Amino acid sequence: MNHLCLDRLLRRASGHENFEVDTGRQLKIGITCYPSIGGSGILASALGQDLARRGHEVHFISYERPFRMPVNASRLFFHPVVINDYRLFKYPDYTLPLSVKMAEVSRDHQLDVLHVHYAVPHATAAILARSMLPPEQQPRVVTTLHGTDTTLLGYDPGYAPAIHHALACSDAVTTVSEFLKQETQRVLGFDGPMEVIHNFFEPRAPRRSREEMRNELGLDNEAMVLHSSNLRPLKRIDLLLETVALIRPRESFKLVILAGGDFSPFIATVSRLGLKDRVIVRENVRDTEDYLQAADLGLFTSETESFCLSILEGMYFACPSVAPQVGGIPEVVQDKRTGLLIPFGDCEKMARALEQLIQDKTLRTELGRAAQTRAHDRFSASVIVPRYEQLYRRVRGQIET
Ligand code: GMT
Repeated sequence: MNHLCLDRLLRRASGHENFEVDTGRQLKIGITCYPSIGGSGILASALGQDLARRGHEVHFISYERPFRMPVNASRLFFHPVVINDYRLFKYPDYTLPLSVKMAEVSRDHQLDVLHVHYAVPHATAAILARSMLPPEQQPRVVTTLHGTDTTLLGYDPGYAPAIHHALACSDAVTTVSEFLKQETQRVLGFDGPMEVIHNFFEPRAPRRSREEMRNELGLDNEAMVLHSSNLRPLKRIDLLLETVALIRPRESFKLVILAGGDFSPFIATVSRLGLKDRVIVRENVRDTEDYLQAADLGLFTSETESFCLSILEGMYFACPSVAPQVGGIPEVVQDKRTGLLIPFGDCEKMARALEQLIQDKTLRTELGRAAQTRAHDRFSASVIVPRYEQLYRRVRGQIET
């Protein structure tokens, strides 16, 4: 399949892809993401906030206000997509009302760019929105792939051609890791240009001190091992619990799980593994930074991750992670320098790695400091956000390609 779709070819031919060069003007950017707890939504809200701080006008378009989007921030707007429930439809449709809202916001606010996070259905809706508008009102469409939009839905014959089409029709496509770029080429057979722009994290100041947090969690001298995720099956919470059940001595740690989802399906496993006094669960936490600064180690057992934003969050607080060597994780964590990487599914080896870091505080501190430096140097807003700005200006024709 050719990677340039007809709509884009026509706009090229009509000269609408070449706008005058103007590197100074602030941009008007629409952002669509999943608003609930999840890496892609967290990243998109952080990006929007940072762009607004840099003077751009940012319009979020989604069915709910993104979970980390502040109210009353300058130059930051939210446009809800209203979905009516028609008895005629067995399944409510989101894609069409979303595309109509995208077109409306693009027209009313003269958006330069619509930046969609997670291809399904956002990229398809953006392409449709663009084609509803006359050429002079059309925003450029930037699609950022985050993970399962390629690694899961890319295998689904009911989605793959639509994802491929939306990528081909986007004015630019980015992926959050080199791994995801290669997977997108391999799984979807997409041969168009893709730019790797890694994720970033911009921590807010914790509200409570490390001591307050440790008291609240009932921690004495145990190491605090932190896991934060939406608990979906690919996070392999079964392996997470099996791993910590193998840690000796068992009194040396407590596992704190920040659950962006319902933990109740795992309670029986916690009991079966005798972990009731070792596992603390907090659901839908908003003050993540409070927990991050109190943590000693991160633990992840996912079967795939295109990046794993939660590891990066820990790195910012000098908290090194033990994580599986899968997907884009090795682009974030350098084994034995900023954390420890273990072959996927090897719970014994993971438990031994955790024991080593629980006991050897010097090594833990060394890895944590190196992780923090890497987070600042490679994955900070000041490094990553200008890359998006540059991309927006490039697709707008404001700077040379
Ligand atoms: O692709 C997903 O499963 C959804 C997405 C999310 O919203 O949590 O997660 C992906 O995007 C994050 C932000 O870019 C990455 O940190 C995660 O690694 C990635 N998840 C997977 O690849 C499984």
